[in-house]
Amino acid sequence: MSHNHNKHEKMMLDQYAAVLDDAAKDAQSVTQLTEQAPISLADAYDIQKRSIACRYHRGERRTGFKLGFTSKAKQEQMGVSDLIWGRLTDAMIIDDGGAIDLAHYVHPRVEPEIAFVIGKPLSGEITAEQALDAIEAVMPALEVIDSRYRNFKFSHIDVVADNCSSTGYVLGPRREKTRDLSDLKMVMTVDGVPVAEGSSSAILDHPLNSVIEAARCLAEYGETLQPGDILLAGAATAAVALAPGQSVAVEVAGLGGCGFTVKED
Ligand code: OOG
Ligand code: MG
Repeated sequence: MSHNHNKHEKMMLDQYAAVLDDAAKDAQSVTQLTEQAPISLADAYDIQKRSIACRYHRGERRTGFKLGFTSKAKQEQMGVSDLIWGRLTDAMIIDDGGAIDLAHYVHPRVEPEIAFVIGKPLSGEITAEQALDAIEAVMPALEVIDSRYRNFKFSHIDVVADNCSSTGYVLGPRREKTRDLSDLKMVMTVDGVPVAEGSSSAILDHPLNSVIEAARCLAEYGETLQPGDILLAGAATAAVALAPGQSVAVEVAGLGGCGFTVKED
């Protein structure tokens, strides 16, 4: 996919990865990379991989993957219409019912999602039957995203390098995969008041398509969905900015819900 980088190019990719990793660690925003240098999409995925290597070096563990821009609502909100994928680690796990501290984020937002637990290796072109067969469980989920770029503005290439704004995720109860996922009502509330409503069909027409797309997209970069991996299928609605003291929850019809609180200042 990407051409062979020379030593200087590898150094630059490592440097960009470190800039984005530091920005996430220090909760400080940075300028978009493409405003500083020409970067290809393959470079952006390379930078993403290198930035995750920084996290692994600190002892974080792989927990799975996420897809982004799987819904029209998200594409329109961010002005990016290409599918993107990012990597999840255990440091991003927010316990269901837990609390987060805004001091650790730049300008976080939350969005309602559906998550899968993968039970069998998946990579490349797969059918819906293979996807369904490989899923171990399905869960209601919330994703906390936080762009490391100023004003939460980015191009397709920049957001990929920034691990697709991945920051945190909450998982609800595990359900059997056999449940029909085609048109489940999804409601996200803040302090009990609905702030975003959608349907699971907003996610690539059917959340199962996210498993198919993830297998295909990951394979382009030599990655495989592995048993035990979590896959966040992508938000069904636009994301909503977080503020101190809030209590956030999602309810997915037939699947149940999950939530978290934001600490006071
Ligand atoms: C990029 C991440 C998009 C989704 O579910 O569509 C995403 C962003 O909006 O910052 O996670
Ligand atoms: Mg998301």
